[in-house]
Amino acid sequence: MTEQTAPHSPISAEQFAEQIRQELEYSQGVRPEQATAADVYVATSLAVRKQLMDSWMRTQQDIVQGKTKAVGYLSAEFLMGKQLRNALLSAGLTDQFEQAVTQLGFDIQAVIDAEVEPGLGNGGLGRLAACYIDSMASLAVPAFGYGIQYRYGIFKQEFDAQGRQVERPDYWLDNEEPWGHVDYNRSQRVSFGGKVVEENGHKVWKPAWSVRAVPVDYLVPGYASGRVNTLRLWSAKSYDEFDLLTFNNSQYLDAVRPQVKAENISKILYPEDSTPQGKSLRLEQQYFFVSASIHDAIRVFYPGQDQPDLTSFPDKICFQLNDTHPVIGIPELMRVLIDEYGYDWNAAWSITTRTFNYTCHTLLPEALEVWPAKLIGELLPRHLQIIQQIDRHFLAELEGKVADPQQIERMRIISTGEDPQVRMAYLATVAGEHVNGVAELHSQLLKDVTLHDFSLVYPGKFTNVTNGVTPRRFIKLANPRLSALITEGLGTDRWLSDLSLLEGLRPLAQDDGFVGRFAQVKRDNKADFAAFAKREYGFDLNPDTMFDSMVKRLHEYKRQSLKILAVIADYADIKSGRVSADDLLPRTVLFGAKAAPGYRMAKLTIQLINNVARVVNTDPEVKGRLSVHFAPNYNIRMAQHLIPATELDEQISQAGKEASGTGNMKFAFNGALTVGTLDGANVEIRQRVGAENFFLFGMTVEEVDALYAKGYQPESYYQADPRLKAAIDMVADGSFSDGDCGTYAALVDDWLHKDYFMTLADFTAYNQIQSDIEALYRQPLEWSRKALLNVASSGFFSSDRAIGDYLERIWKTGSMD
Ligand code: GLS
Repeated sequence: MTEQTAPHSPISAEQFAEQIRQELEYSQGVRPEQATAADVYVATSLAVRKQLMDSWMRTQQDIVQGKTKAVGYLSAEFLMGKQLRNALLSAGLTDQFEQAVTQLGFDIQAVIDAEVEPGLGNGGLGRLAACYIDSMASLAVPAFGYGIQYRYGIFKQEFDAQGRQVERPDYWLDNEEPWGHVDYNRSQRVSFGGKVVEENGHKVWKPAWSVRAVPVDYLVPGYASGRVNTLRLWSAKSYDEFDLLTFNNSQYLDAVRPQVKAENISKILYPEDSTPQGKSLRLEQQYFFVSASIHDAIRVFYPGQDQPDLTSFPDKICFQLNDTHPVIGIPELMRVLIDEYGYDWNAAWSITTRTFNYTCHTLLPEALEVWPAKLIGELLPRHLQIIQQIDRHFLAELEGKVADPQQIERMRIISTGEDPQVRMAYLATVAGEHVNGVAELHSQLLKDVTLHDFSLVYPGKFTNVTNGVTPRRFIKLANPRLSALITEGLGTDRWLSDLSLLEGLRPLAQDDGFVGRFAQVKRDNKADFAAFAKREYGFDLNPDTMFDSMVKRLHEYKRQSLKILAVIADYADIKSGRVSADDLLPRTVLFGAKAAPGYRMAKLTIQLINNVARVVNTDPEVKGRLSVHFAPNYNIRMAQHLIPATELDEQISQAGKEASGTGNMKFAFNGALTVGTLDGANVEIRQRVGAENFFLFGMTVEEVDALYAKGYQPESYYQADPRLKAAIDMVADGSFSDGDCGTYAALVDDWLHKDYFMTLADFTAYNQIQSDIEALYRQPLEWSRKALLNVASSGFFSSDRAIGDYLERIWKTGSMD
C-alpha cells in the first residue's frame, strides 16, 4: 500500500510531546501537571502552528516572487469549522498528536472538544469558501482568503419550551484562540463618509472618519502539498481609543463612542442567508474588508514602493468576488488607481476589469444585493461618483450594441426613478472578466433568466464552475471508518488528493463481501451518532431504523415543510387506522436548520417540526416505527457527525431555486442515497451516480414555470390528495399546539393560498417516491450497493476539481510548484 506523507518535516511523538510541554510552560505559563485539557488544546495548536511556519513563510515568498499570479478570494464569510484536527492532518501529525497527548496523560477527545468552532458564515456560501481555500493550498495555488474576523459569528440556536428558536450570541473569542495571529504592524486605514471636493482639477475625497483594519492571519495548510496559504481576516479597531477629556467630565459612554462605532464594524456576522438586508452597517463591513484587502495586496506585491507600476497588478493577483458582498471592491480599486496612484480612467478601468471575476450564488431575485445610491453617497461619496461614471460609460457602450431602449433601461447599474438603487450583481457583471454560476443548471438559468440581458451583450463572460467540497474534512476527518475501507479497497490513500480515484471502487460494488463491510461502516457510524445525539441533545435514536436527514438553512424554497408534511401524513394514517404502524418502515427523521432571526415563516416551521417531534415521539402507537428529532444549532461539527451516519439525504427544494447545494455532495461522499428534485447540483449528482441510484421526484424548472404561468392554486392539491389534506388539517386543528388552532394559522394559510414554492404541488410525487425508497431499504444489500456506487461516482464533487476548473476557465493561473 502506498501512503502519502506530508512534506512538512515530520517529527516524532516524543518531540511533539516536548513541544507541547514547552508551549504550556513558556507560552502559557502552566506546568504540565496543572494543565487542563483546554490548556493542552492551546499548547498543541501553537505547536502545530509552529510546525507549519517554515512552509508558510516559504509559500509567502514564492507567492511574491513566483511567476504564477495569485488568487485573492474575497468573501464576507469563511465557515472554517474546527481547526486542530484538520491542521494535524495536513501537517502529517495526527498519530504523533494522539500519542503525545496520551503520554502527557490527557484524553484525546477532551483536547479536541476544547476547541470552539468559529461560526464566521451562515451556511453553504461560507463553507464553500472554506473548502476552496483548503483546496487551493492542497493544489499549491498561490492564494489569499480575505474576509472579516467577526467578534460574534452565527448565533447559537436553542429551542424554548414551546419549540421556538431562540438566538443566543456566539462568544467564540471569549477563550484563547490560538490559530489567528493578530498582526498590528500590517494594519490598513479604511475611511468613510465626508465629501468630495475639487482640488487642482482633481476629485479629492475628504472622509469624515476612519477605522484601523488589523489583519488576523490564519494558516491554511494544504494536504500533502507542503504549502501553507493565508486566510487574512480583518478586525476593526478604533484610532481614537477614547476621548480622555470627555472621560474626565465623567461622560464615559460618550468617551468610548468612537471606539464602539469603529469596532462595531467587525462585531457581528449578519445572520442572513440568501436574502441580504440593506443595512448601512453591512455596507460598512463590505467596504471595510475589501478596501483593506486591496491595499494589502498592493503592499504584498509591491513592497516598499511608493510609485508602483500597477499596470502589472492583474498579472500579480486576480480577485474572486464570492457573491455580491465584496463588489464594492470594483469602485474601490478604481478609486485607488485614480485618486491614490494617479492613473487615468481608461488605464484604471483596464486594470480593474482584468482583476475581478464574479461568482453568483443565487437565483432568488430578492437575494441580488442592491444598495440605495443615497446610502452609498453618504458612506462612500467618491465611490458613488465612480459607479455613476461606470454606469454612464456602460450606457454609451450599450447604445452602440443594443437596439431595444427597454433592455438598456433594465440593464442600468443604477436604476432610475425616485430612489435610485445600485445593482451590485450588474456592476460585477459589467466589470468582472468572468461571471460564473455554481452548478450547470444554475449557470444556465443565470444566462437564460437572471442575467439574460447581460449574457446577450457579453456571451463570452459567462461560464460555469460546479461547486465542490473538501474530501479531507468531509470524508477523512468525518468518517475514519469509511476512509480506511476506501484506502483498503483502492490499495492507496492517494484518493485524498485525487478524488476521481474513487471510481476504482465501482467493481467492488459487485463484491457482496465488500458491500457488507461498507454496510457495517454505516451501521457503526449510526451507533456512534446515536451515542453522540444522546450525549449532546438527550435524543434516543435507534440505529436499527433508517436515518433520514434534512440539514441545511431553514428557507421556504428548501421546503422543510414538504418533509414535515410527509411525516405528519404517515402519522395521520396510523392515527386514523388507515395504516397499521407495523407496516411503516422504521425511520428516524433528523432535522438541523437555523432560521434567520427575522424570518417569521421559517421560525414557525421550526416550531412546527419541534412539536411534531414532541407529539410523535411520545405516542406509544408509533413507538419504534417513526421518530422525529430536530437537533439544535446545526454547525460544521454536527455535520461531521451526522453525515457519515445518514442513509437517506433530503434535497427537496423547488426546482430552479437552490443554486447548487453542497450538503448533497457531502452526503453522496459518505454513502447516503439522495431523494431530490432536479435542482442545483442534484442534477449533476444524479448524472454521475446514475439515475437508478438516486430517488428523483417532483416538477422540473419548466413545469414549475408552466404552473406559475397557468395560475397556481395550492388548495386544489389539498383537495385532491387525502393524505395531504389530513396532514394539513392536523396542523390546523391544534394537534401539534395543544389544541390551539391559531399557532400555525399563518403557515396553513400560506400553504393553502400562496405556497410560492409549490410544496403542495410536489407532495404527491414526494410520497410516491417513498414507496421506492422503502422497497429498496427492505433489501439491505441492494441499498448498500447503490450507496457504495454513490461514493464511487462522486469524486467529481471534490473542491480540488472545482478549483481546477476555476484555474482553467477563470483565473488562468496554476500551481506555484
Ligand atoms: C448559496 C446557495 O443557496 C447554495 O445553493 C450554494 O450551494 C451555495 C454555495 O454556492 O451558495 N447562496 C447563498 O447565498 N447561500 C448559499 O448557501
